[in-house]
Amino acid sequence: MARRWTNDLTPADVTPKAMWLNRRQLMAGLGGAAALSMAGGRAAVAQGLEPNTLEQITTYNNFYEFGTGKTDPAANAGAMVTDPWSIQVDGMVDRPGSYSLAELLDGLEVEERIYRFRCVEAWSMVVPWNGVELADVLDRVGVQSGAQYVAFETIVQPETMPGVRRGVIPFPYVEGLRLDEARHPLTLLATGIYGEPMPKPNGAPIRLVVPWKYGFKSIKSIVRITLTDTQPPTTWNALNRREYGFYSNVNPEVDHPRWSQASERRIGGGLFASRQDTLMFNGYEDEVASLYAGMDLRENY
Ligand SMILES: Nc1nc2c(c(=O)[nH]1)N[C@H]1C(S)=C(S)[C@@H](COP(=O)(O)O)O[C@H]1N2
Ligand SMILES: [Mo]
Repeated sequence: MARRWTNDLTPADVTPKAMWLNRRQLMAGLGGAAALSMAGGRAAVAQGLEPNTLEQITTYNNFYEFGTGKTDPAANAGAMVTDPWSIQVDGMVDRPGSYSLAELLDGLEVEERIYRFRCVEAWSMVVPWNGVELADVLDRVGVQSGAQYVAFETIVQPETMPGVRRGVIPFPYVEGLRLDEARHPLTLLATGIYGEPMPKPNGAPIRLVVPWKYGFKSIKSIVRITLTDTQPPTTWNALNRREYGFYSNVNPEVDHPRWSQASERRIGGGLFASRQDTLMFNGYEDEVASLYAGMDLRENY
């Protein structure tokens, strides 16, 4: 039991591209969340990537708007108002405006993607997300030539967010990606977990998921998406640029100034479980390494 999580994740466990394509075709012939999560469950077993339970995924969170403790989001996020929801799309796009979730997502295929999730604090989970490729949403709004980055902003709802009222860090929480990272097929706008709408502690109703980067890049409860030609400010980089870079790709060879990134603690592994080795780009090296060809990953942390 204690060693259960140690060696079960290898680079071969990454959802292979052929499998997403098959999955897309499979999903096209199925309807509804139940079919979705059943298919996801089978695929997870086939890959050897065993997802964490919904209970684990929704009760151990970072969502500082609701407090800095891991159980604060579960305790406090229930009051967040997530319906109706609209997202402001602006900057270098052909069709800027305020989009309802339906307008932004209608007709796009919601896929299930079982991804490793690695926090910069050196804990990890495996999460069966439901979502759309961010690239498809960007195509919908029309990215103008010259745009090089995508910036994201989280909602600020002081009346429901005790962490915002206390000002535990500056809000709104902001994040950003290079446009090629944003357009990568692994990058999701996630709308659910286990076939259910996105739980509030995880960033309802829609959040980013960038599985090869440390978790803080995966910004929650998004209300604004901006296309720009300059690298946007990001919350943790602004708070401490030496400790949290813009790129923040998972890299076992580049330690955080205050701790090693070579290994991680798998949530749900039990108190006495061994740590598992952290994988380059969180196990997605084959898919994403080419994005950083020629870059010094130590310099561009
Ligand atoms: N708006 C917002 N997004 C956020 C955070 C946050 O505090 N606020 N925390 C980040 C961090 S540090 C991590 S590890 C992940 C956690 O996602 P999870 O709670 O779904 O596991 O969310 C990221 N997105
Ligand atoms: Mo994190």
